[in-house]
Order: sequence, then structure tokens, then C-alpha cells
Amino acid sequence: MKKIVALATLLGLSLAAPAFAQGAVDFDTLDANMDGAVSFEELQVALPAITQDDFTLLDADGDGALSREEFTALLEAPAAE
Ligand SMILES: [Ca+2]
Ligand SMILES: [Ca+2]
Repeated sequence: MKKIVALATLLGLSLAAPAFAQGAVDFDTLDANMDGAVSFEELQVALPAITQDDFTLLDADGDGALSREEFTALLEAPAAE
């Protein structure tokens, strides 16, 4: 979880971040092909700074895509002080 918090901070993500406040980055928007999971490529569209290593960290069950639950874990990571 600490690593996810660090990643969220690195990417400038938090529920308070402007992109999220505007609803610009949410699961349904990122899931471009609407298969119910966000692939690395789909996440990269919104977060060009993300790396495959970052993605692997978020992909808790290792199936190669982020489920809604896995994506929510990133959004809900508390912003580091
Ligand atoms: Ca998808
Ligand atoms: Ca997964």
C-alpha cells in the first residue's frame, strides 16, 4: 500500500487533484474498449508518466489489467504529506 501511495503522489493523483475533481480520469473513461478492465495502454493515455513497473504494482492479481477495484485503490491512496 505504501508503494501505491508513493505512486499516486508521484503521478499527482489524489481525489483532490484537478483531473479527478473534474471527472477527467475515471475508470469508465479510461476503459476505452469497455471490456471492464483498464490495460496498461489505456492507463497510459491518461497518465503518460506511468511505467510498466508502476502498472504491475497496481495490478494486484497480476492478470495484466486493472479491475475497477484495483484502479480504485490508486485513486483512494491518501495523498502523502
Ligand atoms: Ca479496457
Ligand atoms: Ca488485475
